[in-house]
Amino acid sequence: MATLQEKLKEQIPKLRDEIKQLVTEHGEKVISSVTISQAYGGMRGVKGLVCDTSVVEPDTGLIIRGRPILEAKLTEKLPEEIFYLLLTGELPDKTALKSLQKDLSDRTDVPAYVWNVLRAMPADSHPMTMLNTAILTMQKESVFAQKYAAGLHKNDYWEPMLEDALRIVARIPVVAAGVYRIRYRKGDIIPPDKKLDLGANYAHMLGIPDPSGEFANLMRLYLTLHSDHEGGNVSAFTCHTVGSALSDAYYAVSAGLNGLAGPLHGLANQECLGFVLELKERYKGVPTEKQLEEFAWERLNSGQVIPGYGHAVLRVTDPRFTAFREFGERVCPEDPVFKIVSLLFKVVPQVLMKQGKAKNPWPNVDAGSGALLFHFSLTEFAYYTVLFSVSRAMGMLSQLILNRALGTPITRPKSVSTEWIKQTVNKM
Ligand code: CMX
Repeated sequence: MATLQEKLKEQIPKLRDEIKQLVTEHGEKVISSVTISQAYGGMRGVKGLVCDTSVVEPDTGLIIRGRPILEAKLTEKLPEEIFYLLLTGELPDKTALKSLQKDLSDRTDVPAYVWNVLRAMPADSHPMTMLNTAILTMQKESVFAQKYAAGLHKNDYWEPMLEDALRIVARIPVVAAGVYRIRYRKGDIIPPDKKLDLGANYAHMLGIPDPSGEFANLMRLYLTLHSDHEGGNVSAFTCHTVGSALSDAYYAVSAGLNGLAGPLHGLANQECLGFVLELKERYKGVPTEKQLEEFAWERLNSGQVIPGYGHAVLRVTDPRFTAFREFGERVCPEDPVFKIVSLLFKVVPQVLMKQGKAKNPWPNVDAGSGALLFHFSLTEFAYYTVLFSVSRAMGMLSQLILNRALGTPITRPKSVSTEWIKQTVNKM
């Protein structure tokens, strides 16, 4: 089977022709309209963006290249297989996987200046700030930026973009593990082991004791499940917009990850575990369902959201939550933190339905992941969004490469003023 580079070289010209033909033949057909509520409401539901790496259907959740993650057993694949799938629509065979793994292990060297910058940052910096600073610091390495400055044909943009992407995918677990060890004073940075796959290597570099090998399994699952969630979520859309100005992958990914650091997006996993630990502390162990219900109402009545529940697109239990829950049932069913997560799943949807505000009362991916990390003694929950970032970088980078290959133009939707809306309404 073809390597990732060969496969893309073969697919991209066909993809360009296909889209050119679609736009020529059907370019004026309407696929969406916008209401005033949507214009004021975060453009929810407006179809104004194309993303081919994955789709999120309200009733099924994440589908990567036509494969629903649970039914297609993507949860049993390696994260690097998912990266190949996101980019090409196909899972790699053994030869293609080996070639991609070699491409990645050849690119894990993190420049020394990155460690100097990270060590110079304030000791109480948020791990996400450290990760994003490290990515931006490496911007000077961008092959795309160098080739663009030297004069690069539009049709060739995707190739240096792919090179930058491979470097970022290879280095981000190394940097992320380094952030963990520096920020939480865990001792020396552990260098990558070139023999290990992406997930196992990340587990190894974090330095969490893993006699059973289940922590490495969790890292593989974690990196697979968070890799992509179509194009309109805050991180992907931000990365897309920044990249559309032909900013290189370092600028674009770092920008996307700054969006991931928001509590309504990726930071929810940190908030979620905080919420669960608060419960454990208050009730001195696993609370009863009645106590959980009280606590949930207390939180809602004080004007706060219940982290890990609700979603802008999903209207069912997130299959990624289901995958984590199944992992927990297998590995740590008696862990009190995991037990609270399971109990919350019983209680919170009923409370949210009763309150009647959230359009989706079901858990999202962030509701379950933290409990599993906590079980393996990764207890520094401010770090959890960094794990999410290592994974999401693969999706954002896949989208960026495809957009450069297709020559997607600069993003520039039209904004209108409230005055314009008032005048327009009056004329209707
Ligand atoms: N707890 C309490 N209230 C909630 C809620 C929750 N978990 N989810 C939604 N609501 C509320 C909203 O705050 C909103 O209230 P107001 O009308 O007072 O503003 C109302 O229900 C309607 O919101 P919605 O249309 O159902 O949800 P949105 O599309 O606006 O927002 C999301 C989606 C995820 C931001 C929201 O559900 C939320 O804040 N959830 C908790 C945070 C979280 O888990 N985020 C992680 C999402 C996954 C990810 O990106 O990582």
